[in-house]
Amino acid sequence: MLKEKLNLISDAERVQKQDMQKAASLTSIAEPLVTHMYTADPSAHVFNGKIYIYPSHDIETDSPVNDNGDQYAMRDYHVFSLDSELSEVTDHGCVLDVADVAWAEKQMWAPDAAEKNGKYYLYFPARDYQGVFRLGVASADQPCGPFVAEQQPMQGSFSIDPAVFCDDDGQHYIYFGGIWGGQLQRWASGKYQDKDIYPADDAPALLPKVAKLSDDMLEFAHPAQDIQVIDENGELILAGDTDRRFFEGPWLHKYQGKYYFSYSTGDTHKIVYATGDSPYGPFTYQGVILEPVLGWTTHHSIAEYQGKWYLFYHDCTLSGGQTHLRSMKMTELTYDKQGNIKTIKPYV
Ligand code: FUB
Repeated sequence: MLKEKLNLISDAERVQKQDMQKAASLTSIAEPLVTHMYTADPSAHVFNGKIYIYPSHDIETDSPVNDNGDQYAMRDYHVFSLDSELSEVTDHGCVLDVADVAWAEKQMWAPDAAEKNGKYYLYFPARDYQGVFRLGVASADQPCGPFVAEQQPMQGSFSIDPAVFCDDDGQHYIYFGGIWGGQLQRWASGKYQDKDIYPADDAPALLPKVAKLSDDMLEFAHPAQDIQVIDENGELILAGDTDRRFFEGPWLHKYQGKYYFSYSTGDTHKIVYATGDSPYGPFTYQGVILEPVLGWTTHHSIAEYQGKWYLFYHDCTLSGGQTHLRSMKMTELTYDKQGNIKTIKPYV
């Protein structure tokens, strides 16, 4: 208590303490998709008529629970598939290990995958041997891997949470970025600086990034660009507007011809969305997709399967509120007649 008053504990530790007390009393709207291991940050896609999920693989660790995210010490990726919404989930096993990525030292955080011409690509963030987050890519002949990583990170890549969107014309775009432990604030000048530089509360928030992918899917086709997230008056969302500003976990999907850019608000623990007319934005803030889950982080993806839309997300109910031991879940996502996403409450 004294430690809390003196601000000696991190926000992540504070939330974990509260959540471990709350965990047993919550009734979830969805159960963990798997219980034999901890999984987080689920990126879902439909390939060859099946749902494939590419999550992080959470593990026990001695690393401290802090706001830098040291407790997220993941070392490998598994791929999962479902034949239908209600079917058993298949674990295809380990498809890529940090030991097999020449440039990466640790922290294999939230990945995503894409398909082009029958080849599959896994995009992932990891810290290099200088402690800087970069994005890597690995390829495979099957959606369930195993994936073989490129020797170097993607040129010009930085920060975390890659998400790949394929537009109707077959062009792929990669979205990424995350503040705090995700280091986006260290790139404010365009170059990496070994200190955190945040905008003032009344200045525009740090912006997520987007780039087209090259034809071979292995590099950015152009330097990453800012994605503008604006309010109803066309003004950039401010850094102090923590209920709406971008924190991490970007995702893009298209519904009825509109682009939906969604993301986590981090320390206010929401998944929110904004819409626009181009994959580059600007995107106008619209509202909340998912209210806070048990755990500090919230991270999602959205996919359409057989005419229904689904939200893939995670929480910490299975681990009793341990913030770095999360479980992926799935629930239906619906729109109203105007195309607004109806807010999901994760507990009844
Ligand atoms: O899983 C590690 C990190 O936690 C992810 O990269 C973030 O999006 C958050 O979920």
